[in-house]
Amino acid sequence: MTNQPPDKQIRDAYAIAKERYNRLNVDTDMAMETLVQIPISLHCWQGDDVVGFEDPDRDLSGGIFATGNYPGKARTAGDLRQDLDKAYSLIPGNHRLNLHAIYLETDKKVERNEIQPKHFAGWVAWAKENRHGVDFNPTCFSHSLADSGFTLAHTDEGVRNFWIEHCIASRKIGEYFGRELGSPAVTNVWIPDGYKDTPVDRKTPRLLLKDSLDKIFAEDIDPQHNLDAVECKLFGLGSESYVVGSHEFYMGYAIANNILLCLDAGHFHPTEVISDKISSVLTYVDEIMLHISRGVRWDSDHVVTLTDELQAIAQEIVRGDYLNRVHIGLDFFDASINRVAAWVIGARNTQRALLMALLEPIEQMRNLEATGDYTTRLGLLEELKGLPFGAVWDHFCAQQGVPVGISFMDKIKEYEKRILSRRG
Ligand code: RNT
Ligand code: ZN
Repeated sequence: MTNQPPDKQIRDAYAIAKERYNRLNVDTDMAMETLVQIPISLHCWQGDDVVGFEDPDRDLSGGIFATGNYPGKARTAGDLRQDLDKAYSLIPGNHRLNLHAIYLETDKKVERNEIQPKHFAGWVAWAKENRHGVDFNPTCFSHSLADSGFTLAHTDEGVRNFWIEHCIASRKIGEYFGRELGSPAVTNVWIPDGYKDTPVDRKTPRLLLKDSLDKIFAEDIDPQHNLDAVECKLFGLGSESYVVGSHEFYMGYAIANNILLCLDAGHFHPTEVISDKISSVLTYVDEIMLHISRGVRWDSDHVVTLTDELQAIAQEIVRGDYLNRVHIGLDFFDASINRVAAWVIGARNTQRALLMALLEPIEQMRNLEATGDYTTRLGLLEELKGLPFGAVWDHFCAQQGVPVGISFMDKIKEYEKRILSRRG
Protein backbone atom coordinates (compact mmCIF):
# COMPACT_ATOMS: atom_id res chain seq x y z
CA MET A 1 0.00 0.00 0.00
CA THR A 2 2.54 2.56 1.13
CA ASN A 3 6.21 1.91 0.85
CA GLN A 4 8.55 3.27 3.43
CA PRO A 5 10.61 6.21 2.10
CA PRO A 6 14.15 5.25 1.06
CA ASP A 7 16.76 5.30 3.84
CA LYS A 8 18.75 8.01 2.11
CA GLN A 9 15.74 10.30 1.99
CA ILE A 10 15.11 9.79 5.71
CA ARG A 11 18.76 10.48 6.52
CA ASP A 12 19.03 13.56 4.34
CA ALA A 13 15.82 15.03 5.70
CA TYR A 14 17.06 14.40 9.23
CA ALA A 15 20.39 16.12 8.54
CA ILE A 16 18.56 19.23 7.38
CA ALA A 17 16.16 19.13 10.31
CA LYS A 18 19.01 18.69 12.77
CA GLU A 19 20.74 21.74 11.35
CA ARG A 20 17.54 23.75 11.48
CA TYR A 21 16.92 22.89 15.15
CA ASN A 22 20.57 23.51 15.99
CA ARG A 23 20.09 27.11 15.00
CA LEU A 24 17.67 27.34 17.91
CA ASN A 25 20.13 25.51 20.16
CA VAL A 26 17.96 22.42 20.19
CA ASP A 27 19.80 19.11 20.14
CA THR A 28 17.73 16.64 18.09
CA ASP A 29 19.86 13.63 19.04
CA MET A 30 19.34 14.35 22.71
CA ALA A 31 15.60 14.71 22.16
CA MET A 32 15.51 11.22 20.62
CA GLU A 33 17.61 9.80 23.44
CA THR A 34 15.12 11.12 25.94
CA LEU A 35 12.10 10.00 23.95
CA VAL A 36 13.24 6.40 23.68
CA GLN A 37 13.28 6.18 27.46
CA ILE A 38 9.68 7.28 27.97
CA PRO A 39 7.43 4.25 28.41
CA ILE A 40 3.81 4.45 27.32
CA SER A 41 1.49 2.07 29.15
CA LEU A 42 -0.65 0.41 26.46
CA HIS A 43 -4.12 -0.39 27.77
CA CYS A 44 -4.96 -4.05 27.18
CA TRP A 45 -8.65 -3.26 26.89
CA GLN A 46 -8.45 -1.70 23.41
CA GLY A 47 -7.68 -5.21 22.14
CA ASP A 48 -11.06 -6.78 22.96
CA ASP A 49 -13.46 -3.90 23.64
CA VAL A 50 -13.06 -4.17 27.45
CA VAL A 51 -14.48 -7.70 27.60
CA GLY A 52 -11.74 -9.63 29.42
CA PHE A 53 -11.59 -13.37 30.01
CA GLU A 54 -13.67 -13.72 33.15
CA ASP A 55 -16.99 -13.97 31.37
CA PRO A 56 -16.87 -13.21 27.63
CA ASP A 57 -20.69 -13.12 27.47
CA ARG A 58 -20.99 -10.42 30.08
CA ASP A 59 -21.90 -6.99 28.68
CA LEU A 60 -19.68 -4.05 29.42
CA SER A 61 -21.21 -1.79 32.07
CA GLY A 62 -20.22 1.04 34.36
CA GLY A 63 -20.97 4.00 32.15
CA ILE A 64 -18.42 3.07 29.51
CA PHE A 65 -19.29 1.66 26.12
CA ALA A 66 -17.41 0.33 23.12
CA THR A 67 -19.16 0.77 19.80
CA GLY A 68 -18.41 -0.95 16.51
CA ASN A 69 -17.94 -4.53 15.42
CA TYR A 70 -14.73 -4.54 13.44
CA PRO A 71 -13.77 -8.19 12.97
CA GLY A 72 -10.84 -9.91 14.65
CA LYS A 73 -10.99 -8.90 18.29
CA ALA A 74 -8.88 -10.89 20.74
CA ARG A 75 -10.82 -13.73 22.43
CA THR A 76 -8.13 -15.26 24.59
CA ALA A 77 -5.02 -14.15 26.45
CA GLY A 78 -3.03 -15.76 23.66
CA ASP A 79 -4.83 -13.66 21.04
CA LEU A 80 -4.41 -10.50 23.08
CA ARG A 81 -0.70 -11.01 23.66
CA GLN A 82 -0.19 -11.78 19.99
CA ASP A 83 -1.99 -8.55 19.06
CA LEU A 84 -0.04 -6.58 21.63
CA ASP A 85 3.23 -8.00 20.31
CA LYS A 86 2.24 -6.77 16.86
CA ALA A 87 1.36 -3.32 18.20
CA TYR A 88 4.59 -2.99 20.19
CA SER A 89 6.58 -3.98 17.11
CA LEU A 90 5.22 -0.91 15.32
CA ILE A 91 5.83 1.57 18.14
CA PRO A 92 9.39 2.84 18.62
CA GLY A 93 10.93 2.11 22.04
CA ASN A 94 10.00 -0.34 24.77
CA HIS A 95 6.67 0.08 26.50
CA ARG A 96 4.48 -1.02 29.37
CA LEU A 97 1.16 -2.83 29.53
CA ASN A 98 -1.83 -1.60 31.49
CA LEU A 99 -3.84 -4.64 32.55
CA HIS A 100 -7.32 -4.96 34.07
CA ALA A 101 -8.31 -7.60 36.62
CA ILE A 102 -10.82 -9.24 34.24
CA TYR A 103 -7.89 -10.27 32.05
CA LEU A 104 -6.98 -13.05 34.49
CA GLU A 105 -6.27 -16.57 33.27
CA THR A 106 -8.03 -19.43 35.07
CA ASP A 107 -9.65 -22.79 34.32
CA LYS A 108 -12.63 -22.19 36.55
CA LYS A 109 -14.44 -19.08 37.60
CA VAL A 110 -12.70 -17.04 40.28
CA GLU A 111 -14.67 -14.37 42.14
CA ARG A 112 -13.23 -10.90 41.82
CA ASN A 113 -12.50 -10.70 45.53
CA GLU A 114 -10.50 -13.92 45.28
CA ILE A 115 -8.12 -13.13 42.44
CA GLN A 116 -4.51 -13.92 43.14
CA PRO A 117 -1.10 -13.32 41.61
CA LYS A 118 -1.08 -16.86 40.20
CA HIS A 119 -3.95 -15.92 37.89
CA PHE A 120 -1.60 -13.47 36.22
CA ALA A 121 1.46 -15.71 35.93
CA GLY A 122 1.01 -15.95 32.15
CA TRP A 123 1.17 -12.17 31.88
CA VAL A 124 4.27 -12.02 34.06
CA ALA A 125 6.05 -14.63 31.94
CA TRP A 126 5.18 -12.76 28.76
CA ALA A 127 6.13 -9.37 30.25
CA LYS A 128 9.49 -10.73 31.41
CA GLU A 129 10.23 -12.20 28.04
CA ASN A 130 9.44 -8.93 26.31
CA ARG A 131 10.77 -6.57 28.98
CA HIS A 132 7.44 -4.83 29.55
CA GLY A 133 6.60 -3.19 32.84
CA VAL A 134 2.96 -3.77 33.82
CA ASP A 135 0.38 -1.52 35.45
CA PHE A 136 -2.81 -2.84 36.97
CA ASN A 137 -6.48 -1.98 37.59
CA PRO A 138 -9.20 -3.53 39.71
CA THR A 139 -12.30 -4.07 37.55
CA CYS A 140 -15.21 -2.50 39.43
CA PHE A 141 -17.73 -2.80 36.59
CA SER A 142 -19.26 -5.43 34.28
CA HIS A 143 -20.38 -7.47 37.29
CA SER A 144 -23.70 -8.29 38.95
CA LEU A 145 -22.58 -6.53 42.14
CA ALA A 146 -21.93 -3.37 40.13
CA ASP A 147 -25.20 -3.41 38.20
CA SER A 148 -26.87 -1.00 40.62
CA GLY A 149 -24.34 1.58 39.49
CA PHE A 150 -22.61 1.55 42.88
CA THR A 151 -19.55 -0.35 44.13
CA LEU A 152 -17.24 1.12 46.78
CA ALA A 153 -19.89 3.72 47.65
CA HIS A 154 -22.79 1.25 47.76
CA THR A 155 -25.12 1.64 50.73
CA ASP A 156 -24.89 -2.10 51.38
CA GLU A 157 -21.88 -2.98 53.47
CA GLY A 158 -21.62 -6.46 51.98
CA VAL A 159 -21.36 -5.05 48.47
CA ARG A 160 -18.81 -2.48 49.56
CA ASN A 161 -16.74 -5.14 51.25
CA PHE A 162 -16.73 -7.28 48.14
CA TRP A 163 -15.24 -4.41 46.14
CA ILE A 164 -12.86 -3.44 48.94
CA GLU A 165 -11.55 -7.01 48.91
CA HIS A 166 -11.24 -6.89 45.15
CA CYS A 167 -9.22 -3.68 45.29
CA ILE A 168 -6.92 -5.05 48.01
CA ALA A 169 -6.41 -8.22 45.97
CA SER A 170 -5.62 -6.02 42.97
CA ARG A 171 -3.00 -4.06 44.89
CA LYS A 172 -1.32 -7.34 45.79
CA ILE A 173 -1.32 -8.33 42.15
CA GLY A 174 0.19 -4.96 41.28
CA GLU A 175 2.89 -5.63 43.87
CA TYR A 176 3.49 -9.06 42.33
CA PHE A 177 3.97 -7.52 38.87
CA GLY A 178 6.23 -4.85 40.29
CA ARG A 179 8.41 -7.30 42.17
CA GLU A 180 8.63 -9.83 39.35
CA LEU A 181 9.37 -7.26 36.69
CA GLY A 182 11.64 -4.96 38.69
CA SER A 183 9.54 -1.90 37.99
CA PRO A 184 6.64 -0.69 40.14
CA ALA A 185 3.10 -1.18 38.88
CA VAL A 186 0.68 1.69 39.13
CA THR A 187 -2.54 0.13 40.39
CA ASN A 188 -5.31 2.52 39.50
CA VAL A 189 -8.75 2.49 41.11
CA TRP A 190 -11.59 3.73 38.97
CA ILE A 191 -15.21 3.10 39.95
CA PRO A 192 -18.37 4.03 38.06
CA ASP A 193 -20.46 5.02 41.09
CA GLY A 194 -22.95 7.74 40.41
CA TYR A 195 -26.52 8.75 39.56
CA LYS A 196 -28.29 9.29 36.27
CA ASP A 197 -30.49 11.95 37.80
CA THR A 198 -30.06 14.63 40.40
CA PRO A 199 -29.43 13.12 43.82
CA VAL A 200 -30.64 14.61 47.05
CA ASP A 201 -27.68 13.28 48.98
CA ARG A 202 -24.28 13.93 47.45
CA LYS A 203 -22.60 13.64 50.79
CA THR A 204 -23.23 10.10 52.05
CA PRO A 205 -21.80 8.26 49.01
CA ARG A 206 -18.63 10.32 49.25
CA LEU A 207 -18.20 9.52 52.91
CA LEU A 208 -18.77 5.86 52.12
CA LEU A 209 -16.22 6.00 49.30
CA LYS A 210 -13.66 7.62 51.56
CA ASP A 211 -14.21 4.92 54.15
CA SER A 212 -13.85 2.16 51.52
CA LEU A 213 -10.66 3.68 50.16
CA ASP A 214 -9.23 3.99 53.66
CA LYS A 215 -9.80 0.26 54.12
CA ILE A 216 -8.27 -0.57 50.74
CA PHE A 217 -5.12 1.47 51.34
CA ALA A 218 -4.74 0.44 54.99
CA GLU A 219 -3.27 -2.83 53.74
CA ASP A 220 0.50 -2.31 53.77
CA ILE A 221 1.97 -2.86 50.34
CA ASP A 222 5.53 -2.05 49.36
CA PRO A 223 5.58 1.17 47.28
CA GLN A 224 8.79 -0.05 45.73
CA HIS A 225 6.64 -2.52 43.80
CA ASN A 226 3.18 -1.02 43.78
CA LEU A 227 2.02 2.58 43.50
CA ASP A 228 -1.62 3.40 44.20
CA ALA A 229 -3.64 5.78 42.06
CA VAL A 230 -7.25 7.00 42.03
CA GLU A 231 -9.06 8.22 38.91
CA CYS A 232 -11.81 10.79 38.88
CA LYS A 233 -14.57 11.38 36.35
CA LEU A 234 -17.11 14.08 35.74
CA PHE A 235 -19.87 11.89 34.32
CA GLY A 236 -20.52 8.62 32.54
CA LEU A 237 -23.35 7.03 30.61
CA GLY A 238 -26.03 6.60 33.23
CA SER A 239 -24.20 8.75 35.77
CA GLU A 240 -24.76 12.06 34.04
CA SER A 241 -25.87 14.01 37.09
CA TYR A 242 -23.51 12.89 39.79
CA VAL A 243 -20.30 10.89 40.07
CA VAL A 244 -19.12 10.08 43.58
CA GLY A 245 -15.43 10.09 42.66
CA SER A 246 -15.21 13.61 41.30
CA HIS A 247 -12.00 15.55 40.68
CA GLU A 248 -12.12 17.44 43.94
CA PHE A 249 -12.88 14.26 45.83
CA TYR A 250 -9.88 12.34 44.54
CA MET A 251 -7.56 15.32 44.42
CA GLY A 252 -8.18 15.76 48.13
CA TYR A 253 -7.87 12.05 48.77
CA ALA A 254 -4.58 11.71 46.87
CA ILE A 255 -3.03 14.67 48.71
CA ALA A 256 -4.27 13.60 52.11
CA ASN A 257 -3.07 10.03 51.65
CA ASN A 258 0.07 10.58 49.62
CA ILE A 259 -0.99 8.43 46.69
CA LEU A 260 -1.09 9.09 42.95
CA LEU A 261 -3.85 10.90 41.14
CA CYS A 262 -4.87 9.62 37.72
CA LEU A 263 -6.01 12.27 35.25
CA ASP A 264 -7.98 10.95 32.29
CA ALA A 265 -8.09 13.48 29.45
CA GLY A 266 -11.72 12.55 28.70
CA HIS A 267 -13.09 12.94 32.20
CA PHE A 268 -13.72 16.64 32.42
CA HIS A 269 -15.99 19.29 30.94
CA PRO A 270 -15.61 19.40 27.15
CA THR A 271 -13.57 22.60 27.25
CA GLU A 272 -11.68 21.73 30.42
CA VAL A 273 -8.17 20.37 29.81
CA ILE A 274 -5.85 18.25 31.92
CA SER A 275 -2.74 19.95 30.53
CA ASP A 276 -3.42 22.90 32.82
CA LYS A 277 -3.90 20.62 35.82
CA ILE A 278 -0.54 18.85 35.68
CA SER A 279 1.59 21.57 37.29
CA SER A 280 -1.11 22.29 39.88
CA VAL A 281 -1.53 18.69 40.93
CA LEU A 282 2.21 18.01 40.95
CA THR A 283 2.67 20.85 43.41
CA TYR A 284 0.90 18.67 45.95
CA VAL A 285 1.23 15.03 44.91
CA ASP A 286 4.52 13.27 44.14
CA GLU A 287 3.48 11.44 41.01
CA ILE A 288 0.52 11.21 38.70
CA MET A 289 -0.81 8.73 36.19
CA LEU A 290 -2.29 9.97 32.92
CA HIS A 291 -4.95 8.27 30.87
CA ILE A 292 -4.34 9.88 27.53
CA SER A 293 -7.66 9.79 25.73
CA ARG A 294 -9.83 11.95 23.50
CA GLY A 295 -13.31 13.05 24.37
CA VAL A 296 -15.83 13.51 21.58
CA ARG A 297 -19.20 14.88 22.70
CA TRP A 298 -20.59 12.35 25.22
CA ASP A 299 -17.75 9.88 24.73
CA SER A 300 -14.47 10.09 26.58
CA ASP A 301 -12.64 7.29 24.84
CA HIS A 302 -11.79 8.00 21.20
CA VAL A 303 -8.41 7.04 19.75
CA VAL A 304 -5.81 9.64 20.61
CA THR A 305 -4.98 12.01 17.76
CA LEU A 306 -2.31 14.70 17.59
CA THR A 307 -4.51 17.47 18.94
CA ASP A 308 -3.51 20.78 20.48
CA GLU A 309 -4.39 19.33 23.86
CA LEU A 310 -2.19 16.27 23.37
CA GLN A 311 0.66 18.61 22.49
CA ALA A 312 -0.11 20.78 25.50
CA ILE A 313 -0.02 17.73 27.80
CA ALA A 314 3.37 16.73 26.41
CA GLN A 315 4.67 20.29 26.70
CA GLU A 316 3.62 20.50 30.33
CA ILE A 317 5.37 17.24 31.17
CA VAL A 318 8.57 18.20 29.37
CA ARG A 319 8.71 21.90 30.22
CA GLY A 320 7.96 21.17 33.87
CA ASP A 321 10.71 18.54 33.97
CA TYR A 322 8.12 16.07 35.20
CA LEU A 323 9.08 13.06 33.09
CA ASN A 324 10.00 10.97 36.13
CA ARG A 325 6.85 11.93 38.03
CA VAL A 326 4.28 11.27 35.32
CA HIS A 327 3.22 7.75 34.34
CA ILE A 328 1.82 7.95 30.84
CA GLY A 329 -0.94 5.52 29.93
CA LEU A 330 -3.49 5.40 27.14
CA ASP A 331 -7.22 4.91 27.58
CA PHE A 332 -9.57 4.53 24.64
CA PHE A 333 -11.57 1.77 23.06
CA ASP A 334 -12.71 1.94 19.48
CA ALA A 335 -14.31 -1.25 18.14
CA SER A 336 -15.02 0.24 14.71
CA ILE A 337 -11.47 0.09 13.37
CA ASN A 338 -8.60 -2.38 13.44
CA ARG A 339 -7.79 -2.61 17.15
CA VAL A 340 -4.05 -3.11 16.70
CA ALA A 341 -3.97 0.01 14.54
CA ALA A 342 -5.88 1.91 17.23
CA TRP A 343 -3.12 1.16 19.74
CA VAL A 344 -0.37 2.01 17.28
CA ILE A 345 -1.93 5.27 16.14
CA GLY A 346 -2.67 6.44 19.68
CA ALA A 347 0.75 5.49 21.03
CA ARG A 348 2.69 6.93 18.12
CA ASN A 349 0.75 10.17 18.41
CA THR A 350 1.55 10.39 22.09
CA GLN A 351 5.22 9.91 21.28
CA ARG A 352 5.08 12.45 18.49
CA ALA A 353 3.62 15.01 20.88
CA LEU A 354 6.42 14.24 23.35
CA LEU A 355 9.03 14.60 20.63
CA MET A 356 7.63 17.98 19.59
CA ALA A 357 7.86 19.08 23.20
CA LEU A 358 11.42 17.78 23.50
CA LEU A 359 12.37 19.83 20.43
CA GLU A 360 11.39 23.16 21.94
CA PRO A 361 14.02 25.84 22.65
CA ILE A 362 12.74 25.99 26.18
CA GLU A 363 15.43 28.25 27.64
CA GLN A 364 14.88 30.85 24.98
CA MET A 365 11.12 30.67 25.45
CA ARG A 366 11.46 31.08 29.20
CA ASN A 367 13.69 34.11 28.73
CA LEU A 368 11.19 35.76 26.43
CA GLU A 369 8.50 35.25 29.02
CA ALA A 370 10.66 36.41 31.92
CA THR A 371 11.61 39.59 30.12
CA GLY A 372 8.04 40.32 29.13
CA ASP A 373 8.54 39.89 25.39
CA TYR A 374 5.21 38.20 24.83
CA THR A 375 5.18 39.21 21.17
CA THR A 376 8.27 37.18 20.33
CA ARG A 377 6.99 34.39 22.57
CA LEU A 378 3.86 34.15 20.45
CA GLY A 379 5.79 34.43 17.20
CA LEU A 380 8.24 31.71 18.21
CA LEU A 381 5.55 29.35 19.47
CA GLU A 382 3.79 29.63 16.12
CA GLU A 383 6.96 29.21 14.05
CA LEU A 384 7.89 26.08 16.01
CA LYS A 385 4.79 24.41 14.65
CA GLY A 386 6.27 24.59 11.16
CA LEU A 387 9.72 23.22 11.95
CA PRO A 388 10.65 19.85 10.40
CA PHE A 389 9.86 17.74 13.44
CA GLY A 390 8.44 15.05 11.14
CA ALA A 391 11.92 14.42 9.75
CA VAL A 392 13.21 13.83 13.27
CA TRP A 393 10.31 11.49 14.00
CA ASP A 394 10.91 9.52 10.80
CA HIS A 395 14.60 9.20 11.62
CA PHE A 396 13.71 8.09 15.16
CA CYS A 397 11.39 5.38 13.82
CA ALA A 398 14.03 4.16 11.36
CA GLN A 399 16.68 4.17 14.09
CA GLN A 400 14.41 2.14 16.38
CA GLY A 401 13.65 -0.35 13.63
CA VAL A 402 9.94 0.36 13.26
CA PRO A 403 8.10 1.37 10.10
CA VAL A 404 8.46 5.00 9.02
CA GLY A 405 5.30 6.98 8.34
CA ILE A 406 2.07 5.31 7.27
CA SER A 407 4.00 2.25 6.12
CA PHE A 408 3.14 0.71 9.51
CA MET A 409 -0.29 0.09 7.97
CA ASP A 410 1.26 -2.40 5.55
CA LYS A 411 2.21 -4.55 8.50
CA ILE A 412 -1.21 -4.18 10.07
CA LYS A 413 -3.01 -5.11 6.85
CA GLU A 414 -0.78 -8.12 6.48
CA TYR A 415 -1.48 -9.14 10.10
CA GLU A 416 -5.19 -8.62 9.63
CA LYS A 417 -5.20 -10.86 6.59
CA ARG A 418 -3.04 -13.58 8.10
CA ILE A 419 -4.32 -13.59 11.71
CA LEU A 420 -7.26 -11.35 12.58
CA SER A 421 -9.53 -12.30 9.70
CA ARG A 422 -9.28 -15.96 10.69
CA ARG A 423 -10.71 -15.37 14.15
CA GLY A 424 -14.28 -16.52 14.56
C1 RNT B 1 -13.56 4.94 32.66
C2 RNT B 1 -12.13 5.15 33.04
C3 RNT B 1 -11.33 3.91 33.21
C4 RNT B 1 -11.64 2.88 32.17
C5 RNT B 1 -10.74 1.67 32.25
C6 RNT B 1 -11.26 0.54 31.43
O1 RNT B 1 -14.21 6.09 32.39
O2 RNT B 1 -11.52 5.99 32.12
O3 RNT B 1 -9.99 4.24 33.25
O4 RNT B 1 -11.57 3.40 30.89
O5 RNT B 1 -10.55 1.32 33.55
ZN1 ZN C 1 -9.41 6.26 32.28
